[in-house]
Amino acid sequence: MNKYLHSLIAGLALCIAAGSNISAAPLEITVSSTPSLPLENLVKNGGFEEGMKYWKVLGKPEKAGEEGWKVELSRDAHQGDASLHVCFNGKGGKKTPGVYQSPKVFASPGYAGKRYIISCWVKAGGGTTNVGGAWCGAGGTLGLYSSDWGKSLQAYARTGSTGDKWIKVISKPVNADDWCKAAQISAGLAYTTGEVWVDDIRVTEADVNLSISIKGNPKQVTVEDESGNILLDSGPLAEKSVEYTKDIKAQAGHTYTIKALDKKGEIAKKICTVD
Ligand SMILES: [Ca+2]
Repeated sequence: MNKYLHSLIAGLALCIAAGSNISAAPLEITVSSTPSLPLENLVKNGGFEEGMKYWKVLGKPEKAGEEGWKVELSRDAHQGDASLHVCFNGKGGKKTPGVYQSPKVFASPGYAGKRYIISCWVKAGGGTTNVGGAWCGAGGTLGLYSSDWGKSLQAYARTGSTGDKWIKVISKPVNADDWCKAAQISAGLAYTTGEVWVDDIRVTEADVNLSISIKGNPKQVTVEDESGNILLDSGPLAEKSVEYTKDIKAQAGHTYTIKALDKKGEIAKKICTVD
């Protein structure tokens, strides 16, 4: 055997040894959610892949020209082949051009007493603002109403200009009180001029319980959301712990990263999008 081949084989043997060392006790992360994922989306055709099916245009479409607004489908989508495209030039009187649908599920048993969120993907051009408050800007709104539409609660997933990039906008949770029997989900522009594309509108329960289990002797476990907020830090775990389990309260619309450190300093990761 020549010298070169000999060192190559020695190197390979080292690689195999190192590899088998790492895989000797890999951490195994599993996550289960209650309610289970994906969550029920109360919006029908929230991605506009079926065109305008289930959606109605707000206001009087026949007056769109004179009021300076436009509501149409676009092929510029965050996902799939279609999205909603809304423009408003500010010259007319229409303040909230867009579309809406009125799901009836809140009148059914099992929906009251829980919190809900609305999320959507939004691309808004320059000139779109939301300086007037949460209800202003580009995106979507979830309104919960009493059966006579006299009382209401709102959740807003709205933003100003996104610099012509698609971003995900998530509302704060709103609690569906016992009197919430009707709902309206709307999308488009509110109290701003400009141009917006909206796609993948979701209204789901806001609160989920994530049951995290890590097998293989973890040394430390953390859970953080997409903004780096730490929801859980186990701190150093006892040497003899072979399985780590923990339930955490998470919120719909967000993406959580579970990291587990093993005794050799290797980090196992699992990403869980609650949607
Ligand atoms: Ca779509």
